[in-house]
Amino acid sequence: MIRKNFVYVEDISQYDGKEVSIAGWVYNKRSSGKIWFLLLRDGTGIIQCVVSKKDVPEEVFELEKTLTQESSVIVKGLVHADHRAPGGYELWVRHIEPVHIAQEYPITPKEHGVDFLMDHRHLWLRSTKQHAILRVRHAVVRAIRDFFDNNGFTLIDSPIFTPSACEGTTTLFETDYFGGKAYLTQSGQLYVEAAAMAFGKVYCFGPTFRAEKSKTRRHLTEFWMVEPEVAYADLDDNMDLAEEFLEYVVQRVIREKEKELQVLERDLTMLEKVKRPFPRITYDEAVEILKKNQVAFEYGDDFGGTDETVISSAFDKPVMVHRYPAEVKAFYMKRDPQDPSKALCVDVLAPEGYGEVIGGGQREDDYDTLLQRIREHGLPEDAFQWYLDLRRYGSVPHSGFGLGIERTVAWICGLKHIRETIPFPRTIYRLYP
Ligand code: NSS
Repeated sequence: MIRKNFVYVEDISQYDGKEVSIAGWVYNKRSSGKIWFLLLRDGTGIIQCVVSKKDVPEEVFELEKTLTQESSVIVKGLVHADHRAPGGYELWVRHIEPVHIAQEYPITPKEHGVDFLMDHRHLWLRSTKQHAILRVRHAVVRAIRDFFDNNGFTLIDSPIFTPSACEGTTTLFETDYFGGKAYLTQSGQLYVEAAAMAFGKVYCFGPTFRAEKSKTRRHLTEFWMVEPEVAYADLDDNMDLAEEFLEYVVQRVIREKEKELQVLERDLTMLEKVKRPFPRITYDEAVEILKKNQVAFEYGDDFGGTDETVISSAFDKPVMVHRYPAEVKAFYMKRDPQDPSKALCVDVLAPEGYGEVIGGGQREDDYDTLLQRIREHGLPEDAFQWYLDLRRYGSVPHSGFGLGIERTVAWICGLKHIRETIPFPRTIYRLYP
């Protein structure tokens, strides 16, 4: 038991007919003459508390006037099953002990703009919708960890301070490092590649940083990414893994978080279809889809948000797009021996317009080729010597990918924008609260 004096709303069914104390906050109140109702929230749920003039001392009944929204209170009462009550139980109040009377709470049931709510993100987390989203996020994280842990992957934490870029130099966050320069990590990939040579199959999971200068609904400057990496795995193995992994995460979360997804009014029909096999198409085939839909697109470019939406709309499951032009992809990608202008990479695009949730591929494993790419991309050779070592000492084909947590949560929750999928979002315009 976590606390000896209080029970949690989520456990209330175990206490039917018993007297309990619940410690929480005033979510809402309403009155009807000789009784008033207090909606009490304790973080695990909301319970309706019935305060009747005949059951409580005068001063407790009068608290209706002083208990403001979000005041903290300890409520003692009798648990009573009632199918009409939200959650199936209510509390017949015997006593209320105010802990703190809240000042006028800025977030009222009326509509507020997103900027206002984001400025009050520290309070906004208490709202039912935000609460549901972050519980889904937790379930996503747990499902991800279980998938890899249950499949024999070793967790390898990659560093946050790094000496070099992984995903292009334009989105690097630079910081002073004792008079020298360091960059916040854009991806743990290079480090899990090293670890894959030591442990066979590994993953890292942590925050990653990109100085994204454009304002979009899919980009944060700080986001969480899980990155598996497997030695002796090729692009096809990588796609098999991505597919099995994504099916597991989505199916488990929609099963576990049914209540939360109901709060979010998420239609689960499309999510239920996220089952293997996913369609696999080449970049060239994806371009054909754009053409058929009269989208203006220059062959050879990377896909933008709108292009991804059009491509993914052609399917009712996530679609795996592989073999992009190597030119638009990162330096570490292995080229396709059948067509060296293409990279052995894959992006997984979520349906319903959610776009890319996974990016990955097979890595260049040849020393000379990799060194040449590092030079072509104008990257500092010194900083990559350790990475080149992996191609000096027992180099093998290997592959991996990265899944962005926030985009996955936005997709599962059915949110247009990813800013609500992380407790405290960071974007080009937001570093507060
Ligand atoms: O740039 S990625 O496509 N790929 C990598 O970082 C590889 N180094 C991963 C790997 O192979 N180990 O990013 C991977 C995913 C992408 O599909 C998105 O889901 C997410 O990371 N991502 C982002 N989410 C939120 N905000 C931003 N700015 C962002 N950038 C990528």
